[in-house]
Amino acid sequence: MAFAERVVAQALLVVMAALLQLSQAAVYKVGDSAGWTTIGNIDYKQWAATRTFQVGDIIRFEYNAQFHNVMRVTHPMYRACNASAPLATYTTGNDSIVITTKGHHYFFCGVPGHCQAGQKVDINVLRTAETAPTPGPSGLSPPSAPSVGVPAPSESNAISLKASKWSFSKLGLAMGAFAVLLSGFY
Ligand SMILES: *[C@@H]1O[C@H](CO)[C@@H](O)[C@H](O)[C@H]1NC(C)=O
Ligand SMILES: *[C@@H]1O[C@H](CO)[C@@H](O)[C@H](O)[C@H]1NC(C)=O
Ligand SMILES: [Cu+2]
Repeated sequence: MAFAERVVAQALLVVMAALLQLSQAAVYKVGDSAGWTTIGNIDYKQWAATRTFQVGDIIRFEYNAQFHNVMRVTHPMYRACNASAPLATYTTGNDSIVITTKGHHYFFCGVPGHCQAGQKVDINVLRTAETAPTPGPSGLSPPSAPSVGVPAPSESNAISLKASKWSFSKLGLAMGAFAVLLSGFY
């Protein structure tokens, strides 16, 4: 391989690796610096509304486990703050939940009074036009949000990583640019 070709090939690899990173999962800490709490009347609805969640993203609940917990519940239970039969309960104080399906994922704190006080959040992964909707009864998210204890992707990537849909067109653009560059070598 000629030197110039090798340089171009290596540069292409770097660009492709960078683009692949774009489709990596994001980590969202619920409530940001405030975390998961009843103090300060955090508007978790507003918090969720200003984010675009995707399948593969990680939702992290950080809280004092002496005072709070996390329950994943159905839509009716969410609306009623009914903690009698949660789909899943998390109690470590630092729970990372991988979102594996599209649609709504309802969580609240199961400590009496806390959900009513607003400690509840609806993580909604939009069903985009290009992917088929997940089958299942409406208003009930499929039971598939396992907790993970492994180190997660860094939070700083959360915003920039939302561009996965562009990856392929960007990849095409980048390759086109390199083809132009490449032609300059000969
Ligand atoms: C709470 O949910 C359980 C299980 O779905 C149900 O049996 C019960 O009636 C509900 N309680 C209230 C107060 O809605
Ligand atoms: C929670 O866990 C994540 C890793 O999953 C870690 O980066 C973070 O520092 C932990 N937070 C606290 C408050 O322990
Ligand atoms: Cu609580």
